Amino acid sequence: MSTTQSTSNRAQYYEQIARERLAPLWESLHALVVPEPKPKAVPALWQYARIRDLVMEAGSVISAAEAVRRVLVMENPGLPGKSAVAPNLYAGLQLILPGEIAPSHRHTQSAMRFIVEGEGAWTAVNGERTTMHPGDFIITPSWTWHDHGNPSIEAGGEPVVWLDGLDIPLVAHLDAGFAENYPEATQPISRAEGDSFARYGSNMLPVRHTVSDPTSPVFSYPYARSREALDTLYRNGELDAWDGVKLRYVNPATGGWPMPTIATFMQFLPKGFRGKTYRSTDATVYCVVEGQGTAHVGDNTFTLAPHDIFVAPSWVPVRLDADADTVLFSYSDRPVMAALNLLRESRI
Ligand code: 1HN
Repeated sequence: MSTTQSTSNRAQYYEQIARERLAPLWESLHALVVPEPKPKAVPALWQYARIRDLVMEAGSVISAAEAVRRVLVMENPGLPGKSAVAPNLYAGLQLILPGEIAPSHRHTQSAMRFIVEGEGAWTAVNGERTTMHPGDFIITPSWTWHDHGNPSIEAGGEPVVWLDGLDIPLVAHLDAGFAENYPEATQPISRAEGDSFARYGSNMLPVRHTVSDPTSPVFSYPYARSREALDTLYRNGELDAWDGVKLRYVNPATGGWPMPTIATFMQFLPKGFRGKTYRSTDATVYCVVEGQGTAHVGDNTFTLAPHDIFVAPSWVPVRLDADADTVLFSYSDRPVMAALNLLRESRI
């Protein structure tokens, strides 16, 4: 005996329950509980050669002071209007011209910068400045004052562009955003440049250092050091069939990630490398540092040149080929997935 009501009765019933702010789970259950991730985010590529002129043109559209942060946001076409490159991650290209300052502020969102082009701009974090070089990875941990600046043309300044990676969509989803402006454009400098690197970035720690915070006390990870490590390992015969030579950036005080919500990596793919396919539940944004090749991301074939940026959403198969010695920087929401026991990886 069937107790199912006719379709019109059902529609009437749905209207009745909607008035009570109730909804029938059975209509959405299959979309809510999926056999495997079905990301709304899609694989996407931003070719630097196509967008570089537009990034530079932003310099004549608005000043850094007026913009506060002069950034072109890389929006995932599957997540329109959300300032999201992936469900938990934001990506943007920031331009700072000689003589400009991006004023000091702090927020609960964690931020990373990966320097794309130009030399000599600085960022200040926690009372210390660091000078930017292409390929450097710099962090701005949650709730730390940070401002950026660039020496004047007379002092040798040149336009500097970097990739910003933040956990903006995650923090928005969690309703955990707080922010403040510093009362002046720049924060006071209390330590000489290089202080934190000497203290925490030399395979040593201050003798009585205690860990009070999950974020790394090293805030600048210079490219020269990362590149040298990859090169040495490759020459020593290290080569993973999926990753090439791949290292993760580390908080030297804990062994964990540099920041609690964003993981970062750098990898070397030798000329002729034809990688095997992998996928994982962390969404990853890649930035080509050197070289050229192809990224196969789902059904997409992305031809890669220096400074190109692409995103691989959760569980989409990725395969990397290199036509020249190639270096890729990447960041992902892996710490979030791992902390919530949602990290799954498959090397095919
Ligand atoms: C931010 O503070 C920066 O400090 C860059 O350079 C991009 C995007 C959203 C919110 C804050 C920066 C940002 C941001």
